[in-house]
Amino acid sequence: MTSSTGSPPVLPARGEGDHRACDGGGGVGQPRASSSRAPASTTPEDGRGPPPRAGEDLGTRLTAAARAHGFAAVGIAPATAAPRAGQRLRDWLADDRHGDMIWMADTVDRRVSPPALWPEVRSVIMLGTSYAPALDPLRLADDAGCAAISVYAMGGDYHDSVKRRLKALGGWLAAAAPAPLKVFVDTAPVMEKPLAEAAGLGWQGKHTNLVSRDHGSWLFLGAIYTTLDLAPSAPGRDLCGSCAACRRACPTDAFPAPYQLDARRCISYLTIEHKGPIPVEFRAAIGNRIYGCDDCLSVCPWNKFAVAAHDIAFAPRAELARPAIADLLAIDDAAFRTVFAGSPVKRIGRDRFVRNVCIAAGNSGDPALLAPLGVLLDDPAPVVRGAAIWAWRRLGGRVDPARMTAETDTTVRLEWAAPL
Ligand code: B12
Ligand code: SF4
Ligand code: SF4
Repeated sequence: MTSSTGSPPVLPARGEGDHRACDGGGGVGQPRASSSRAPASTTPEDGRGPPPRAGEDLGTRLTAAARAHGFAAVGIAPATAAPRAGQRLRDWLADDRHGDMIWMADTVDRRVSPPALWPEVRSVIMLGTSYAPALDPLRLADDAGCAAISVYAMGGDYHDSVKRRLKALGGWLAAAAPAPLKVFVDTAPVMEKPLAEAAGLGWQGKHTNLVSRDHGSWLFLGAIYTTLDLAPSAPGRDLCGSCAACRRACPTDAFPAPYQLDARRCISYLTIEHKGPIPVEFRAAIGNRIYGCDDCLSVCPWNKFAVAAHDIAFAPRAELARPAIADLLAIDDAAFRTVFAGSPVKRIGRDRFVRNVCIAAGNSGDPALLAPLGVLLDDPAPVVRGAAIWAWRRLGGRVDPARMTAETDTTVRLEWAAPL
């Protein structure tokens, strides 16, 4: 049975200020509320850029246009930059660190370098869009009754807004210097992080994401490939030094070495990319994180220079700021589609989402959640039933021999018998 109620998909908006765990926010290492530095832009995506001024080279005009289009960081790399990245990607895949993201392996030959994807490309323009949060993302970590959604997924889907801005900037460039170009964000076979480092946006930190001196760990990346020969920017320089904060902060020990991530252990992978049951060894460590994870990003000391992004495209939706686990357990397919319309969360679908919420419920220590979990023990989706059984038993619910015998899915049946 599903938990469908036919009722409207209402998630109460819980104010950030109405709970002690949320008070204050913005601790050490978190973005400042305001600053004299250039703020993360809220520029509309209107396709306009600055008019050319006599004596200004294309790179300078491009930088100004990128800022006018809402990008917080811009740099240029030759298409042949980051020569080691391709082999490192191959090594990563050979070690199976991509788990079941088979699309990473399927596209490897095109992903290893820009010319492998598009032989005519001469320069890569890398763009960063700030989504620096106003409050410390870790403030919800001990708030067991609430679920934590990672910062990047609390507002609109960046794929849409960044792609729109890239296209608008691409239009400006095509008018300023006509030449073929292509724009990419996230989903294309492009190694965005090493290219962003090569273009001087920052450096790939020990948590493997790009860190910027100005924007900390909170940049979405995007790329414009062009056949133009543009003057390259100075590449980024590693400023991690002896810091190991991100590695220490990881709840699932996902970094086998500094600068290397085993995605199979990463909560972001486990809650977003992984389709089957979440391996038992990671369930407790996941805590209340139901979509992605920000821990390694949040502790980075370079965040203290970042200005909170007041970008309307990523403004956190009130109902996702600290949703109650009980409300999310009851979400059916129609409600899921409505609540997460326009959100990156939508892509994992209701079943995977409720699977994640069950894990958070099991970690809550709250026996009141046994009632909604009891409904999910009969959910049509095996991945939901399995996670519900784990949570049910963890909160003290009894093993149900009748349900165990009647269970048709072997993996789910084992959840009744497995050690907790
Ligand atoms: C696959 C993927 C994932 C996977 C794997 C992550 C990973 N680290 O590769 C999973 C699902 C786990 C994931 C999670 C997240 N992701 Co992701 N992801 C991607 C994607 C699609 C490809 C990344 C990739 O190529 N990985 C392959 C491996 C080989 O890359 P790598 O880890 O960077 O490997 C490098 C290092 O290991 C290094 N290296 C290896 N050995 C050594 C040795 C030494 C000495 C040194 C110095 C370096 C070094 O070289 C390798 C090549 O550069 C990119 C988008 C894109 N097209 O690039 C987004 C992207 C990286 N993700 C992004 C984000 C925001 C996230 C999350 C923060 C989301 C969240 N809140 O949950 C987390 C962060 C987790 C983390 N710590 O990385 C952003 C990062 C932005 C930024 N500032 O860097 C990107 C760029 C998307 C975007 N367009 O903005 N992601
Ligand atoms: S996103 Fe979370 S689980 Fe993944 S590496 Fe960072 S801290 Fe670890
Ligand atoms: S937390 Fe420290 S080690 Fe990790 S990326 Fe930031 S500066 Fe580098």
